[in-house]
Amino acid sequence: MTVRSSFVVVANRLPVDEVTTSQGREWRRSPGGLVTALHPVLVEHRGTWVGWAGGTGDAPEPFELDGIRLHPVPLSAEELERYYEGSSNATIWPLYHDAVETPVFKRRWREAYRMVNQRFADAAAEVAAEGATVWVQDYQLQLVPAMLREQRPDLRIGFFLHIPFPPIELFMQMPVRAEILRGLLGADLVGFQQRLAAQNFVRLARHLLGLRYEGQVIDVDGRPVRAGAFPISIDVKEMEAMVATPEVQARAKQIREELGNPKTIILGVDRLDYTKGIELRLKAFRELLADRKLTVPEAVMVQVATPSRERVEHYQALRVKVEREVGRINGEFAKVGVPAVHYLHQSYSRSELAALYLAADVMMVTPLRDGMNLVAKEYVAARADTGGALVLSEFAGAATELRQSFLCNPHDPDGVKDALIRAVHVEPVEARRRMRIMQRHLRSHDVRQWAKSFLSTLGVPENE
Ligand code: GDG
Repeated sequence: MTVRSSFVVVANRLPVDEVTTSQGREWRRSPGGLVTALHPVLVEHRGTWVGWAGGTGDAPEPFELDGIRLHPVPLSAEELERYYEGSSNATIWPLYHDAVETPVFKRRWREAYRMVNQRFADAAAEVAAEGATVWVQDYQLQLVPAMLREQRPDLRIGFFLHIPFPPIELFMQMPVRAEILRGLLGADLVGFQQRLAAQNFVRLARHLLGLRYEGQVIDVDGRPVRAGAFPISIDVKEMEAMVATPEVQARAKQIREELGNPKTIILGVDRLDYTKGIELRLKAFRELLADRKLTVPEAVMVQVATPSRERVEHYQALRVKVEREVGRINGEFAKVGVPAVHYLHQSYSRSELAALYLAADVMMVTPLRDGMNLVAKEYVAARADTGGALVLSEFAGAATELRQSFLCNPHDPDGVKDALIRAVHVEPVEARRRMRIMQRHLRSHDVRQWAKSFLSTLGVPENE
């Protein structure tokens, strides 16, 4: 018999990975901000997380891990290709990120998106207790709120979009635009990373469906739907604790040595994604080397580009471009045994990333468009020693909060170069002042506070 919960999270992915140990296969909690933020709430409410467990074909039976119930939703190989790689990551992802790559629209992908969204909604309807709160996450599941409300009008439904929400002109390209919008309007509260995104949404509701709104509350046939900005954050305490361990401190020193003790280590950490501006950052570095404003081995760059969505064409093309640029820079500026760019197309542990943050003098976060960008926040939180400098794109959601970073317009190569040089040469006193202000902000705006703020706006009492 299905156990029903008063609090349900619905996300494309379950927060677990299946790993092989000496005892056989077992599930482990995967690291990530969302799990950290929601874990306490889920434990307190004996909550259930509905999501895809990875793999195709039959899904595992529901199970429990670390006090959370996990309810796997199956995906076939064809659905994975059409719903996830197609609709989600080749249509919606580029369109919502200012169409920095051309969105691909295909009818059969849309049909799969609909079907899979219905399956997630059905699963949520099955596990939610009478009057429960259901919190749906992100762009892969935009139809779920309305599908869920249709079956279960008793539920309180929240939706949070982790990526940007585009202006009307762009959204209107979507062939199933009204269906997506109605899907989202099934929620009681629709949360975005930025105020501007929430505004885009309420304006769109009027433009496309002729709905009235007052402030950020839309009137959907007499039912109020609230939109709002809830900038996501990280587990600041966890990052501070990690960088304080002797292991991470020692590893950071070792990384510096392995890089040949350069004066300046410039770091980038991203999923290998065309929204992240990896190429333009490499180009800025190359031009500064050519101008002799930076030289090897005094300055070296480390670029971690975690493999991502490797079967989607845009991503394959990006990999070729990035690797060509890395080859070009190293060809022109490396010395024997001293690459100018250390390019790492690999995944690392959280502690290795923390050590890299600690070792880096300048962190470059230069997305063309990004909902928030947690790497920027992680770097700031990691620098409890108040060393280091952050170069940050104005087009990352994080730029609204991290005002003391070296802000730049990623579309302006000279601006990026200028920000990088200023960050490289910043006086230590000034660098510390900037870091301290940003750290103070993050300590009072961490991921727990984010979850609390969303849920209290949704009307979930704290000790429910
Ligand atoms: C979406 C939105 C929004 C990266 N490489 C490794 C690794 N990471 C971790 C980072 C960071 C996370 O992945 C990436 O988060 P971002 O925020 O930078 O980017 P997206 O994946 O695009 O996330 C974004 C976010 O949702 C949350 O709402 O901020 O705007 O696009 O935590 O540290 N982690 C490990 N190994 C790696 O190699 N363990």
